[in-house]
Parts: sequence; structure tokens; C-alpha cells
Amino acid sequence: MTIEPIRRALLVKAPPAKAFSLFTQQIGRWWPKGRSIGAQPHEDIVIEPHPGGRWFERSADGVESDWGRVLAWEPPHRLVLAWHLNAEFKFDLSYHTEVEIAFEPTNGDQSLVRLEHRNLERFGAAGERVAGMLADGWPGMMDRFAAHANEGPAESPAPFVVHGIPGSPYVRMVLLALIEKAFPYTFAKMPFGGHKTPEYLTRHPFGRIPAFEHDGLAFYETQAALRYLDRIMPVPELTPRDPKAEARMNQLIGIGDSYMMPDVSAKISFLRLIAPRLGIPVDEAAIAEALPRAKICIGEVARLLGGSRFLAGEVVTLADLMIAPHLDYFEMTPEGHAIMAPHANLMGWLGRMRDRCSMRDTTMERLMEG
Ligand SMILES: N[C@@H](CCC(=O)N[C@@H](CS)C(=O)NCC(=O)O)C(=O)O
Repeated sequence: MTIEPIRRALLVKAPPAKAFSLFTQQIGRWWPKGRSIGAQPHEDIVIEPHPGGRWFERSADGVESDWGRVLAWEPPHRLVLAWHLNAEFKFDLSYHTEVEIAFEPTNGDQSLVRLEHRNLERFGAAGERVAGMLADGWPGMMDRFAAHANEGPAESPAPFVVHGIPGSPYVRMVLLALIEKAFPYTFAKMPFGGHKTPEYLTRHPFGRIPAFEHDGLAFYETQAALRYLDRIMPVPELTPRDPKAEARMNQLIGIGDSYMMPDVSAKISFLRLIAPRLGIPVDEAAIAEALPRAKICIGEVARLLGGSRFLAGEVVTLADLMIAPHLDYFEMTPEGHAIMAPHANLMGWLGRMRDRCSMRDTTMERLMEG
């Protein structure tokens, strides 16, 4: 027997990135007090921002009561939660129904937010009864969320502006961080060559991209932007708390900036992927000259990754966001593919990174479209 999922769709006056962030980071504020499972009303409700993360409430006396786990964390489009509450609304890992929330852009900076609570037959004999309770409960919850999103909470951040050119790995690194954090942003796209105009050189006297503006601050240097974003929007945390993992992250960021950029990206990827689009002749000697150093870069990143899921451990950090754009493009070149393919661990990591919404939304083609 299957039971029809509970579905609810509504419009909120916020683009998907903001709606996603309000849903996940402020759930403790819009979820009604007293409609939770702990002995005391909740003080906060937390959805940890990564697959496998906990979904739980915390009461004023610090007691945490689990609700479920994060199955998919794909800001700004999709969130899937495992609801591990049984028919009596008690945490029980043997009960597993799924709640999916999708955020789609609509006209005029609004989002269509669709919720589906499915697999209700897994409640067994209690399925119809629980489905009835959920069918009564979810609309009110979603209305509360919409009211919260539509009020435009005072602390809604000013949008972060990125000036740059589609296809630049460094521009992509910042866009990745913004999307991972569901932070509102504007991509001020320039044509190729725009970074050498007198107007742009006032933003970035070295004539590199990207350059940034946020809330009265104008600056450049990608690491500075990523570290700034990680301070002003600490969820999800992209800097490990463990000093050794942080050292590993910083080492990889250094490898990216000092060794990978000049040989892998500025030479091989640029000449193979960008130069032909711009009618720039491909300097084969420059590629051949860069290859031995590119091999060292790849060997080192693969060695440091080892058996971990991500570059500085089991969760994504700034290192992943700063290396993935270099290696996504490099792997598309024949030389890059040949160097990377033998490193199964690195290819597995690249696959995990390419599966993320942030990577899919920032391909050269996607950025050129918008
Ligand atoms: N250190 C800079 C590096 C930025 C950079 O090298 N950007 C490249 C594009 S990915 C660029 O501007 N290249 C154009 C040029 O060098 O003229 C940062 O971290 O932002």
C-alpha cells in the first residue's frame, strides 16, 4: 500500500538563495514554539549544512532532541531531510520518511517553494493516521515560513557583488562560496578584456579578476573574499576548527595560488579551453613547458587528499572551493585528463565536487547564459 505524499507549494518574496537560507538557518525562529518534540519548547532548531548532518532542536536548558538527518544539501535549489520520527513523534532511526523542499526562481525575485513529505506507508498500520496529522500540520508550518520570509527579517544581508568574466576559475571560487552559503549575490559580468579597462583598473589596479563590493567595502583577492564570507556568514562553516585540518586547507590553498594557477590554469587550461574561443593562437611549447610542473601539482593534491572525501577532511572547506575550479577545467583538457585519470581518489573527489549544485550552476556555459 502506498500513501499519497503530503505536498504544499507556496510563493515567497525572496529569491531561492535567500529563501533557502531563511528556511534552513532560521527554522528555529519560524517554527512555532511548542510544536516540537522536546520536553521544553525549542530555543533553536538546527539543520547541519551538509549531507549526513543532524536535524535537531535545542531547548533553553541545552537539551538536544534529534528529528532526523540531512540527505541532500544543495543550496539554493533543494534540501532533502530524513525524518526519523515515528508515529508517536519520537526519534527512532528505524522510521525513515523523507521531506524534500525545492526552491525555484519565479518572476520578480520570488521563489516557488515546494514541500513533499513522502514514504508515509513506512509508518505501517499507523500510516493513514500520521499522514492525516502531517496533512494538517505542514500547511501551517509552511505558512509560518512564508510569513517569516515575506517580512524580510532585518538582518537580511546586503548582496555581495562579484565583478568578473565567466570561465575564470577565481571568479568561480567566490561564486561557489556564495552559493554554498546561500548568500545573496550579484554577478557583474564583464566581456573578455573588461578587466583591463581604466574603469575596472580603479577596482583592481593589477588588472586581475575578480573584484568585489559588499556593504560599503570594495576589495579584491579571492582568498580575502572567501575568508570574509566565512566570517560574515558562518553557516556552513568552510574553515575547519581543528588546527591540523586548517593547516592542510591553507596548504592546499597555497598550492592552488602559487603553483596551480600559473601552470595548470593560466597556461594549459587557458590555452586549450579559452584561447581557441578568443582566436588566440595555442602556444604548444608553453603547454609542453608547463606539463612537468602541472604533474607535480596533481600528484601533490592527490597525495594530500589520500582517502578523505574532501581535501581537508570529511566536509567541504575553502580548499575544495579554491581547487575544484582549477581541476574541473584542467580535467577537460587532453593533458589534464591524462595526468589526472590515474589518480582514482582525485577523480572521485572531482566527481563529488561536480555533483554539487554550486559547481553545476557556475560552469562557463551557465555563467555565459545568465
Ligand atoms: N590573486 C588573484 C588571482 C586572480 C587571477 O589571477 N585571475 C585571473 C583569471 S582566473 C586573471 O585575472 N587573469 C587575467 C590576467 O592575468 O590578465 C586572486 O586571488 O583573486
